[in-house]
Amino acid sequence: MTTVRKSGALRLTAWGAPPRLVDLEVPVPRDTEVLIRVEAAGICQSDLHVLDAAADHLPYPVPFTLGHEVAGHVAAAGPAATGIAVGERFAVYGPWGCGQCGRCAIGHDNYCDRRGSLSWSGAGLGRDGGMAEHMLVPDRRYLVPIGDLDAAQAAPLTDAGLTPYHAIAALTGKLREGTTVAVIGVGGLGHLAIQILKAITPSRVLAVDVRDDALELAHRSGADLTTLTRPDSGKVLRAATEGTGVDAVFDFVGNDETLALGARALRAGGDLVRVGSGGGQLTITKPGPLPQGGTLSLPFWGTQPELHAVIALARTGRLRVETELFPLSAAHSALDRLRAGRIRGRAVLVPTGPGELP
Ligand code: FEH
Ligand code: ZN
Ligand code: ZN
Repeated sequence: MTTVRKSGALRLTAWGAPPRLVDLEVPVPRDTEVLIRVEAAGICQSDLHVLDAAADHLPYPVPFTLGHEVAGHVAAAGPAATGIAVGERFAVYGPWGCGQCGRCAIGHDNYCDRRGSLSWSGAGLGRDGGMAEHMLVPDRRYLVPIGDLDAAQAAPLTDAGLTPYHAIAALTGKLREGTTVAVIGVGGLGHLAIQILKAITPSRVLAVDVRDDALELAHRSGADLTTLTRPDSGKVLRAATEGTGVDAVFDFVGNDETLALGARALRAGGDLVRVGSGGGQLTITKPGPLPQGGTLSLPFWGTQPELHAVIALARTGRLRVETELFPLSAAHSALDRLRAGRIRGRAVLVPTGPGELP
């Protein structure tokens, strides 16, 4: 009698319904696919946006397994998956594109030319992801070696690390000695943004958040100044730069208040970088909220080469992800705590094995 091996997975089975922990057959990798035994999967605010989406809001076909921040080791590989060995440990690059366009050809899948017509945004976003014991990755090119890096550190770096790294890398030419940067929102992405800024730029970093414990995390992450969000926060940030304003603002919240604060705090020629999708609006007029020469950018996730750079930075010990670990079976409580704003740093699921299913 053949024993069918089972594998737990957290799946969105219907729009607007809570995700379900189900038992699936372990997938079999074909062609260039690689089967990963998941060691860790981060939980992102975007997962909440997916779970809260109305049926016709996203092009994703349900059901699918959630999880776009994944690390683990190779369990098996398809016949055309070359240069890979069982047991090798990897972080998974998540924003899978079409795989054929000019952007995907150079590993910039996050800006795939066909993204608007795809029925997915990436792993765990319309395609089966890694909030599971196993995950199929379409191709070896989406895997970044992590050596002996702890998977619960590596997994969040594939999004909470890669996204700020991508946003910061676009400005490194401007963030020279003597510049000052504000980071608004010190959560999963913000605390790593502070560490990345301190690691790859000479800028002073000012951190802003509504929570005292987040400012404590900002301080531990290397922020040079921390301040609670208040009506006069723009003045505080301007005062911290002798009145000139900050050279760049990275807004990891993205609500009306933080966008307006970011615009107010900017120096002439400064850059407002909106990363958070907090539903905020900023009407750009001229003259208007942005200073003369000011720019607004909307970076999305990051590139494959940048994920290699983030993992390399982490392996030198210069990035430390603040995490709260949960077994896969506690995924619902982890999601509830994220929704209630009661996760410090990043919530990470650790799928330990079949025994943990309820
Ligand atoms: C993923 C999919 C769609 C929107 C935003 C995201 C982010 O979590 C990726 O960093
Ligand atoms: Zn995400
Ligand atoms: Zn593409």
